[in-house]
Amino acid sequence: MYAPNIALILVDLQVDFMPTGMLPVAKADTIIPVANALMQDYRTIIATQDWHPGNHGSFAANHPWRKPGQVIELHGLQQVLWPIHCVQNSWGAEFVEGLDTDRITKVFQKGTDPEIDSYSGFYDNGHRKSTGMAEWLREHGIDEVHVLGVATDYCVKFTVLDAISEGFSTTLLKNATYGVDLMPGDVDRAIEEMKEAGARIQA
Ligand code: VGL
Ligand code: ZN
Repeated sequence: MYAPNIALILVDLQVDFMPTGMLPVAKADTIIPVANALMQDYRTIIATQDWHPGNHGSFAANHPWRKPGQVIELHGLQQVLWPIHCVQNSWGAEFVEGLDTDRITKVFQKGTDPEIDSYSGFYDNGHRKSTGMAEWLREHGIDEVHVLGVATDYCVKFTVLDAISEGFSTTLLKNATYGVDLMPGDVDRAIEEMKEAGARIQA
């Protein structure tokens, strides 16, 4: 059991990010048993949940003639367009069956504003609104976080970077995270970026 000042953050362990989902991340399913085992070691466990309305601006399907993978400008920010995924209250937005959700202390949903995407569990991509996660963690005496989940090059990366800038001592649990690699090398670059920013990378 780790000390009570350390929280585990499970990033987006949802049906749509599994290999058979709408925005598939290769090998993401292998994280589930690892996460279940790791959860035994923490008192506080946070889960983030990508939770989009159907009209979300990150869905290619909501823009004329756009396809997933293309990049547009969305209300002033660069936005990668994705397949429809993690729609609120849909099956794809559920946590993966088999994940020990009983052990989760608190869930933070993100990506609910149709006009802006939110990769990090802490803030939207424009750092305009907070989810309240940093405040919640501090109120619960947490000053260190260990992060796993998907996708390494998107939601995990931005959650880790925000955790560091919010002052949390931050570890990436590297063997329990997989990425999209839209451009080959994205995952490796993301890990390098997290390390540069001050994350501890733990195999
Ligand atoms: C994610 C793309 C779009 C993620 C979420 O969980 O990394 N990636 N929405
Ligand atoms: Zn999303």
